Amino acid sequence: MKCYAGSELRNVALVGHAHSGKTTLVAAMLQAAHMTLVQGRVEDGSAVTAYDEEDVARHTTMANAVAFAEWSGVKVNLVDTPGFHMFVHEARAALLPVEAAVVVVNAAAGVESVTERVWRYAGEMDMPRMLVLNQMDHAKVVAAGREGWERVLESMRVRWGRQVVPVQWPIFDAAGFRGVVDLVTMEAFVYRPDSDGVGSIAAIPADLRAEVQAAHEALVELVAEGKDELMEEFFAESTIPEQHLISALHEAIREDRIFPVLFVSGLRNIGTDHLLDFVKVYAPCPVERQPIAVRAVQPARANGSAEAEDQVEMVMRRMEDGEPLALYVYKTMVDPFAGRISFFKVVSGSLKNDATVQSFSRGELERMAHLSIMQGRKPVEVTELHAGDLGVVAKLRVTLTGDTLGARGHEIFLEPMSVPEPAMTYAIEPRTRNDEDKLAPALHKLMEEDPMVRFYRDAQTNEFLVAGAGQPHIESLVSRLKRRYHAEVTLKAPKVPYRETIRGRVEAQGRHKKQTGGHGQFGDCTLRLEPLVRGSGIEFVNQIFGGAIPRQYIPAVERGVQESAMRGYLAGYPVTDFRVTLLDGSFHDVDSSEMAFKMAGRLAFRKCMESAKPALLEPVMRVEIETPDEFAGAVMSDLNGRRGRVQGMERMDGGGTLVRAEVPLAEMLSYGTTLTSITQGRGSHRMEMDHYDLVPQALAEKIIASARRPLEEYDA
Ligand SMILES: Nc1nc2c(ncn2[C@@H]2O[C@H](COP(=O)(O)OP(=O)(O)OP(=O)(O)O)[C@@H](O)[C@H]2O)c(=O)[nH]1
Ligand SMILES: [Mg+2]
Repeated sequence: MKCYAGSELRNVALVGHAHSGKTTLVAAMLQAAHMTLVQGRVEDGSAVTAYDEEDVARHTTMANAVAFAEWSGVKVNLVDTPGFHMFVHEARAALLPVEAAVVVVNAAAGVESVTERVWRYAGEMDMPRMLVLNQMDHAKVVAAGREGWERVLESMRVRWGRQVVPVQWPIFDAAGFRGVVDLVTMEAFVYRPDSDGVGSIAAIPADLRAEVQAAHEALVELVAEGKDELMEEFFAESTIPEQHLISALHEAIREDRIFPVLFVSGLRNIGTDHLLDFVKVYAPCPVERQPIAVRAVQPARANGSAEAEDQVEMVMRRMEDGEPLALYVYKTMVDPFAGRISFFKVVSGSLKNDATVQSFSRGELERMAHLSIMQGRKPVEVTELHAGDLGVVAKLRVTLTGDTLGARGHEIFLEPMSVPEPAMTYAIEPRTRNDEDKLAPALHKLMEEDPMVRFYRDAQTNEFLVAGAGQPHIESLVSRLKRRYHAEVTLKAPKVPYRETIRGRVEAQGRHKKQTGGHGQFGDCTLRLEPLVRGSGIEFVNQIFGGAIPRQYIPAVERGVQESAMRGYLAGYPVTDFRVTLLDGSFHDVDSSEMAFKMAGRLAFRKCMESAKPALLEPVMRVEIETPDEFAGAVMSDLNGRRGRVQGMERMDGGGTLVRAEVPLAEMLSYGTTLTSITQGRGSHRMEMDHYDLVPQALAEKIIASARRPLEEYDA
């Protein structure tokens, strides 16, 4: 395996809407570069970047995958990303280790919701973008002809500006899409569909000459815009010499002044060798990247000490071999057999096989044994990786996604990629005892590779909860648990952590007296209960004067109340937001004990509850929903049906509407699925707990009637 220098590397991520054909296109490019013997297909699981069993089974990419094409002296690293809206955070994470985004658009469908989202993400990172109109062989595209693909082009211009410009012109013949004209070199390439993807040079078809010439001039003019010497050259000669045009276009793409449009068919493998060529010539190589500003001090971790913003010390790094070694881990895969596989980018310096490097993030040493690059699922060992390259290494001990490693004394830290809050939560229950033992370790492994997964125990309901991006995401987790770790589980809607409270002020006495054999038990107290404002919890006030209850027994009374409140009164949910005042009591010299006063406290509390107008409280979430404008009305009327209170709506900068609302959690348990269907998969939401509020009477009665566990009788 050749060792590629930084200038011989191109890193691109293929991003775009689901089913636009990214995975198929990667397979086609690999075939054109003779990296595979036969072109892989998504349908039969042979596509190089679709190796995960879940991806294969569902015919969709759920996590980033990496492959490379050795192409006329350069190595093109290709990151295939998910296009399904639920996993679009993965696509965003894939933009970190690359220098350009290849935005794949299904020519038959046009710009779709995820296309717009990935475009926005790339824009936020000032990332060069190349647009690829894929599926040009599609019957719909062929039937619509020039008018069809130009309409797509126009819709992209409307969204992203006139910098969107074709650098190719598609060629059709009677049988369909056949090739492209390169508008820079003005050469035509034609293809035999379903062959190895390598085109042959041909004459520009006579009927296309005029429009191709016009398109060439439009491109040249746009490239020359703002560059005086090129403009002069253009006006004098009415064109620019090819070499000048190539370097000027390269620069314009690097600086986001031009978003070039190319035409391919991944499935029939037409134009993909030319796409590789284009990436080789026009995508920036890592060394061309401006020096990046990175932190010299580790960002505070969630559990670490807080770090003041003014202490953030930045240093500049160039993506060059001469700089100190730094690696950034952008993905982790956990194989049940091979263990942890860390995908990293060499941010600076060069890395030799078997090197020992310092983990900046965790302060430990890690050994980079069997240094490799990934061809889909297959590691290919290499001796060295240069600045800018993407590599993998297995069996790192402590390193996780987002970490940086490198040369001791030259610590740098990259901004961690944020992960959206999970949109859906389920209660997860192991099927058997055996499954129970496997569940937590297996889920923790899955969490290492998928930052969107959360797994925790709800302190109040005692359920184990698993949260993720949506139902398909959590279902895929469940089948991974089963297949990889042989842990079988069932999912249920999580219990809503209701609470109970009181609405009245009452007083009652609790007297615990028992005469058993020898020692008796005696405790007696009078309590007052009164409501407090929402969120106050339980407040205990001691108003005993003159030793009606000896001092040492008073905490026992409080404990008795606390314990009894925890068990609930109406439906077994903890009672909260009240003040309990210990007013009076009596004791017995011999028979009184802590236990007896605890019992007295419980008794008094339950007596109070009988007349304190107990009520049920439910958690109310603060919800934010992003939706395309046309569905905002439907989203809001659906929220009304969920007892939601819309707090406001606003237009978002990038387009679309943001709806803010407060909605009871009980109404939001499967909201993700509903939102998907209301917005045709284009909406997203996040929510967080806001406050507790009274449950409406009729509903409260139902909840009380169906309280899962029958209330234990008071055990006095
Ligand atoms: N006609 C035609 N069909 C294509 C082409 N490329 C992909 N397809 C089909 O479109 C479907 C989706 O292709 P994928 O390659 O899985 O698309 P993707 O963009 O990776 O999809 P996600 O991973 O879900 O984001 C498959 O059935 C492909 O066979 C193409 O160039 N022409
Ligand atoms: Mg895919």
